[in-house]
Amino acid sequence: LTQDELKKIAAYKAAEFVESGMVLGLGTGSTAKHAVDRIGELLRQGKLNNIIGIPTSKQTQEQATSLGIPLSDLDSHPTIDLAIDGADEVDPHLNLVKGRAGSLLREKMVEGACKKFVCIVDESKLVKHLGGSGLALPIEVVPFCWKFNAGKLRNLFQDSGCVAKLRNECKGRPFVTDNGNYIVELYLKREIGDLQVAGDAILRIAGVVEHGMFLDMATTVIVAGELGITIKNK
Ligand code: DER
Repeated sequence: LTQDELKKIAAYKAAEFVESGMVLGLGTGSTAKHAVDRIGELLRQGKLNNIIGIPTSKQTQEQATSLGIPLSDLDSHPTIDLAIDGADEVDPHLNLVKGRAGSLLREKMVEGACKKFVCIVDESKLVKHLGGSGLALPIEVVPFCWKFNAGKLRNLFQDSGCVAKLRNECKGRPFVTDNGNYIVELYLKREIGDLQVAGDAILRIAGVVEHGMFLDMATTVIVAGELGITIKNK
């Protein structure tokens, strides 16, 4: 099975958690895309009705609109029944790294307002510890003096031999989030010790908007692997 087929399997499994009448947080990224497609299909087939979607990015908003999923926002629906979204890394405690699709702020706002957050991944996302895989830990920062803040972020993790890079679009222009901010990507050489302490230290830097560690937020993780589906509950 390809990675995308595994993503689709996890996404379709998560769609089974959706009940008519729910207010749904709609995630962002290639795995969440399959879940949004599936929800649109179930609505079209009449197997689901009275769903309101709260999108976690402009990209998901466009996808959901094209599928005819009724949409609203957190201002109108401050409490959400269920969110379905992907992740870049999942540790054994269901802590996540998210944000490599660039929408971590809106995702964290929406998923933080949910009664249940079902995370959907293929098995390649499972890690022992967050941050040790050498892949990016995304941090959303204001564009003003981002280099200054990238330096402060690097210093926070200097013992991990940390590298901080600005995320760029193609042609070297900085990637700009839906909120008009930049993403600084931290590449750590060693896993992060105390995740909560690290997260709090990151947020104390003036000009940092949000980081991509989603700690103690997922209530369920659905993992699709070669040998089948595993459902991990908090
Ligand atoms: O950027 C995000 O938060 C995405 O959900 C990301 O974590 C997972 O993206 P993927 O499903 O394309 O791997």
